[in-house]
Amino acid sequence: MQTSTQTVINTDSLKHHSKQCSTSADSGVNRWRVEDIVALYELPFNDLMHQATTVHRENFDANGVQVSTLLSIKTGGCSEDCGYCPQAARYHTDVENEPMMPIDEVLAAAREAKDNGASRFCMGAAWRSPKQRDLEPVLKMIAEVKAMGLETCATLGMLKDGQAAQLKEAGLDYYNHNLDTAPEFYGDVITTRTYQDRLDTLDSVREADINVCCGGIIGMGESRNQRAGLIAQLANMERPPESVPINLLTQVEGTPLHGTEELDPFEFVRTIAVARITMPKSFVRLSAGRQSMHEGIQALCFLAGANSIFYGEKLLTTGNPEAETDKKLFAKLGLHAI
Ligand code: SAM
Ligand code: DTB
Ligand code: SF4
Repeated sequence: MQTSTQTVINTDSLKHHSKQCSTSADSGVNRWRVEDIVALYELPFNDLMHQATTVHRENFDANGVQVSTLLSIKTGGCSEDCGYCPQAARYHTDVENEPMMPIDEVLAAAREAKDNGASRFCMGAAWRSPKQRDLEPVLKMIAEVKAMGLETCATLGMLKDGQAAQLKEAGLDYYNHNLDTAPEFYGDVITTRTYQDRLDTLDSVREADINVCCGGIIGMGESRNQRAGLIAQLANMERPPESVPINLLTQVEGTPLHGTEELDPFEFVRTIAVARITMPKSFVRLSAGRQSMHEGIQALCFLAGANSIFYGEKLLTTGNPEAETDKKLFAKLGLHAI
């Protein structure tokens, strides 16, 4: 049997691959080859956790967790075909198409989130991309939420020329736009917009000097290689995202991905650990999927380097743990909100 020291990979030697290394990242510096990330996944669990927790402690307060609250400001009726999403108009789910929420309701939700201890408020809209007339009220929401002393985040779909600059001007701190999966698996999940469309939006967010929140979903039937492929895309960006949401697919009846084989929970923890090791300075968010996740697995995710969560009983359309349940979990684990 191999001893653990034989199987531990020195990540310092992996981190500095030259530009000749083959990766699928379009732009960026090719710090990580997909096969090196797969090698991390393949480590004995304890060795992987040791590396991840070491990297985490070198870069962050190991017991601090950033707390964001999400609100769907425009729900349902979306023209896109994302195979996981209950808000796509073409799938028959329980989600109804609703008009944009009035600003006073959004601000009341933001105030409540702040009173409950959230430091960031993230507004989501079920759009392919915002129309200019739709963007105007969102700019107002961002300015008012920012004025409350909360960090602001928005996820509105693809951005066109000039829109990122308007969001920045309104006071937007973060823009969430996920790559969702590896380029090789992407076409199995979404056909109405390309991977390059997503990279282009991320570029305009960076150009406007807004922090990037970008991650993906696992448990959609992708292979471990493809999970590593997603992580490589993120870690090899010229500047890796400041915030990396790792979502576990929330299976919703009526969506094409409903009925996908459930992911082994340890594979989810491994993904968090690998994200932490490859993106040492990013906040890694334990995102969708917590409601069905045993608290022991969540604790392993925090140990593996997850240091951000969505807080509050709803994500966009699906459930999230009750605020009280999370408060108790933080107390049990000695975690504090940052
Ligand atoms: N419509 C915009 C867009 O897609 O860019 C913004 C909102 S969209 C719902 C934001 C992200 O939520 C998606 O990119 C996806 O990563 C995540 N998401 C959506 N449905 C999900 C589900 N059922 N399980 C896990 N994550 C999901
Ligand atoms: C992200 O990566 N996860 C959040 C947020 N960014 C917008 C969304 C999760 C959505 C889960 C399904 C739903 O509630 O509709
Ligand atoms: Fe629309 Fe976003 Fe859902 Fe895709 S993920 S169907 S773009 S709301």
